[in-house]
Amino acid sequence: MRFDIISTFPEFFAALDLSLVGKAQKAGVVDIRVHNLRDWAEGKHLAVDDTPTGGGAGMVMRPDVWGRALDTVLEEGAVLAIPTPSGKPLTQRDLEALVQVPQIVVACGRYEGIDARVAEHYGAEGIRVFEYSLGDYVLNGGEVAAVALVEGVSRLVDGMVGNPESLVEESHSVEGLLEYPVYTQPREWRGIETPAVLFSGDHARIRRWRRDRALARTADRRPDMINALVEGGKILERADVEVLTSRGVDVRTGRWDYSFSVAEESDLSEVAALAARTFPLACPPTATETEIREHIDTHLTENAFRELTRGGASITTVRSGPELVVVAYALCEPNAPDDIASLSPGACYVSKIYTDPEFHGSGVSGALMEFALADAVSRWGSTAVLLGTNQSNRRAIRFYRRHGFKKCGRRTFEVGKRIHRDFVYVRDLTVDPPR
Ligand code: 5OB
Repeated sequence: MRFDIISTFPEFFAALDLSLVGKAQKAGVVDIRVHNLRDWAEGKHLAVDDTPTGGGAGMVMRPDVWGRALDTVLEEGAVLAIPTPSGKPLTQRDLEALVQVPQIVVACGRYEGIDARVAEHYGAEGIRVFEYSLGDYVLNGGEVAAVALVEGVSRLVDGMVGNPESLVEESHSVEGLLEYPVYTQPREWRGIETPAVLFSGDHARIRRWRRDRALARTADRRPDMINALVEGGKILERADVEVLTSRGVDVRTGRWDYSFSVAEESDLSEVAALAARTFPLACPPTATETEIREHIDTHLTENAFRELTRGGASITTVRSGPELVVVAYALCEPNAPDDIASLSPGACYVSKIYTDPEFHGSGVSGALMEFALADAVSRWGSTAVLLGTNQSNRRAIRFYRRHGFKKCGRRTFEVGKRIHRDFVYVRDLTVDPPR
């Protein structure tokens, strides 16, 4: 691979004699030649720039000087790369295309840029012209952007990177996600522990954990990349959906549409409204309308929820949509009821987790579960959590198992004359979540 860099500051490129690119130059893997634009300047002052035609601030680089320089340097098959803040943002895909060409000539402008006829002329001559930017901020000239391009392309040249595997796993490769966070020794540094899962030796869990961290980072920092994933149908796994949901993303639309919070008194009327809406749908078909109404009017009122929170319970909610409607809630208590508490002494208790049916399968329930349990751990220092679920509710059972719950007992309770049979599930909260 041959690079020719033309600049009024050729000394700037001493940086390319260092590190891996320097090594690659010495090994003959890349051939980097730096030229001083002033060598092609003419006249008493060797001027390379002049005032902008039509007025305006700053100086513009003259096309005649650039023409003489480029005519000398450009070879068959070359790409003419011109760094400019008005160019196309440079991507890894661009670098992958550029490494295929025999010569890249980088024309570094200073001042306000290069006369537009230079790009137009060489384009019309059949030379591929690539005007690129490093991002939406301003630099004084193209030199930094030239170094970025040369280094980014060089490391893709065959025989460059010692370990070819490191080329596949990095940011901006095919996955479309940012990299997961990385750790090394020491295991604890300034009171911060390396996440325990990384010492588990369980490679499937480590992979899942890393994918979760990569998704969460991408959701927090790069909405554009999340949208590309959604449009490309690249979010396939249920666990992906839950992580993105927990960061507020509605994966069905790619929009930021969810917010998680601990309910305050002022939220409780909406929580009660959701509870009243969802309760009838969760009732067995044998339940009568009067029974259902009576249950709602006594247990699912704003007052009932207020009593529960005053008694130490914590309610967490998910809001969604332009009206920020409560679409899911979880009710956790610091202690489990007497009949099951002995199954895991000291465990807290998830007494309800309800999601508007419109949001079933959206990842909202799973994300809310993790949010509610994290709240319980920080609020009560809980080391385990118990819950009961109807023995015939297969959907709920699958959901709890996915979230790291293990069956630890049974219980029965009566509603009216009917006996309900529950399985009791427990989850250890001292280890990382299962995913
Ligand atoms: N700012 N990318 C962002 C750039 C830039 C400025 C440049 C060239 C590329 O030259 C002034």
